[in-house]
Amino acid sequence: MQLIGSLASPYVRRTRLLLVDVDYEFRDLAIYDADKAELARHNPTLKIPTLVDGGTTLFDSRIIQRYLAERFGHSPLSWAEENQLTVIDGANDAFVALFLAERSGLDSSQDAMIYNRHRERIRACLDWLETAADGGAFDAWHYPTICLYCLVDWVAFRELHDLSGQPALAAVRERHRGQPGVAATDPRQAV
Ligand SMILES: N[C@@H](CCC(=O)N[C@@H](CS)C(=O)NCC(=O)O)C(=O)O
Repeated sequence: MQLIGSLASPYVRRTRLLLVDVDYEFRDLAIYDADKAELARHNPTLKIPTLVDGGTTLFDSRIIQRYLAERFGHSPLSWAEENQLTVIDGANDAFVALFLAERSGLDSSQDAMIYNRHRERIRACLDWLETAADGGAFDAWHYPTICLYCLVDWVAFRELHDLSGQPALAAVRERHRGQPGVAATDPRQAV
């Protein structure tokens, strides 16, 4: 089994944490620079992660999770968990878009519809996740918690958002710092 990704990506990290007890090969690509062509050969969406398992190639972290759950006999996600993932991904995708805008030399803090929309989405998603976290939805270390952890730790690493307004999300990060694989997949190793 080969996982194509990068050390910094929160979407790749969630898959790495899911594979913590599995022997696999990890390919760390510079997706915006030197390894752009190689990424395009593996995944036409030009995104990571991609999982290659024998003759099967899978493109998206959510699909990879479903594939791994089936392969290793884990129970499928509940509808409530699917919604949690959609909200986590809503915030994560918006943060990635703002991050790429900044890396493109654009001012993502300007009053423009596209940036306002991303910021509104981030606010709404983080509020929703804060309420869920406060109610204990992420107390246990399961896949949605893994994805949330990867999101909040990545925004801290990239200094994209200050979690002081979301104490329950900050508490989820504190609570799960010591989980298996978390230290080994720290995105700070990428710099
Ligand atoms: N829905 C995808 C999102 C993956 C994603 O956006 N990954 C980022 C890295 S964190 C990426 O590849 N970005 C490249 C780009 O947007 O050009 C998944 O869950 O795998």
